[in-house]
Amino acid sequence: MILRQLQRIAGAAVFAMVLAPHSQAGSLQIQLTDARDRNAEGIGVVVETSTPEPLPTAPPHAVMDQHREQFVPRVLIVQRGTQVSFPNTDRVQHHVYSFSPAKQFELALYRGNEHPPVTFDRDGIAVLGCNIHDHMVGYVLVVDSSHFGFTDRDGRLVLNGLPNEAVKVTVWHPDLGVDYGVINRTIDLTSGKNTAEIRLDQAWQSKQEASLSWNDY
Ligand SMILES: [Cu+2]
Repeated sequence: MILRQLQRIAGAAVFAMVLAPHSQAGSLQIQLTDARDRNAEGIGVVVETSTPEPLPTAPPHAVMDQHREQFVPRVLIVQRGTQVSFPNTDRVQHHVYSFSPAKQFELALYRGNEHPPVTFDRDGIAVLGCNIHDHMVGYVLVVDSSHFGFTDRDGRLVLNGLPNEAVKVTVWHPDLGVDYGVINRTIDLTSGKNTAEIRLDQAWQSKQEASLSWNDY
């Protein structure tokens, strides 16, 4: 009985392997270090593919909070078409705006969740500010990709569900002081390689942690 079950499972496994298309989803591990060979944490990584992105059934949603007179997170990466909410959890009112070509909008003086989300429908970087607090600066990077994230403490990011092809890896953070697209690599996932080691030519200290200290609120 058990043997027959095992045979069935083994048969199913072989069947699944045969059925797997050539463009089977792959994964990529990005390892980021800085000029001093330290792991670079909190840096945005975007992987672009030539396979068209499947249209999401519903618009993706993201949140950029305002907390202790800071945007949290300070840097957000979203897929084009994403609706971003900007709740204000401070007691003071904020007046959020962007004059960037990627998205121009204004959320007049508010607290809480007064305003509906903003749809980011164009690629590029929207730099956000607050009319009341000049020190508040946030960034929304809008990309034509659903494959992105930020490097962890070990300077690492793993992205799954990638098509089996040559993909373009772009690394960006406003504190790097370079335009989006300047630091990039092409990685051919068909070669069996699924790691990308990228070394920055500058020293890096993650400033993002400071703005993410929710605990001591
Ligand atoms: Cu403000």
